[in-house]
Amino acid sequence: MKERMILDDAQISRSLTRMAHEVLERNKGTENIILLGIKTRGEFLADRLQQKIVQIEEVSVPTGAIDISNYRDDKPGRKLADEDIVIDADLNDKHVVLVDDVLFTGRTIRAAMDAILNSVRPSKISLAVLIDRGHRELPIRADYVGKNIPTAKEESINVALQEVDGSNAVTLTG
Ligand code: 3GP
Ligand code: 5GP
Ligand code: MG
Repeated sequence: MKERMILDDAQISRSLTRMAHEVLERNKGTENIILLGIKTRGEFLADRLQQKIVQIEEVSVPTGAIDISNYRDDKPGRKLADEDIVIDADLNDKHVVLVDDVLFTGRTIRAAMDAILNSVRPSKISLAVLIDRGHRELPIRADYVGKNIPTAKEESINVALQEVDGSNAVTLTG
């Protein structure tokens, strides 16, 4: 199986820097912004975006994580538990920026939005992803994208992050 480098360590960092600038530019600063990473790797990408925003703006926006595993559409009837959203901030009337590593069918994002809207009413939800690999099955798009990678369905994108995998790289196999 062939493996192709899509983003190396420095390129991941530059993409996240650009995405942080885009978030700040489009929202005219940090006011009301909350970053919510989708576990597992989205959580660490949200932390990194938070750090980028600190470097640019010297403001630390509230950042947390959401575990949508109880909300997937192949597990109907499961309810979101309190521990599924870990954030020290009230999401009501805030602009929640969901952060994930890979956007594929959009089902994970649908699940995350359901989980959030079940308990709070943000003023806005937007989406930041490191990789958009296409093949949407729902009408969902990302507002901030590190890199668009047109893929075949059977290919796979591998996202390695220092915090989980000990190194930073995005590769394509298949
Ligand atoms: P993540 O939890 O960091 O997002 O889904 C479990 C892990 O497997 C995910 O890590 C994801 O990166 C990886 N993965 C690789 N290919 C796929 C895929 O096609 N679908 C899903 N759901 N996860 C994949
Ligand atoms: P979706 O729900 O959009 O189909 O998939 C999004 C979620 O599944 C992301 O959180 C991501 O972790 C995972 N995922 C889907 N396809 C891939 C892929 O090719 N590579 C990786 N690393 N993760 C994927
Ligand atoms: Mg993910």
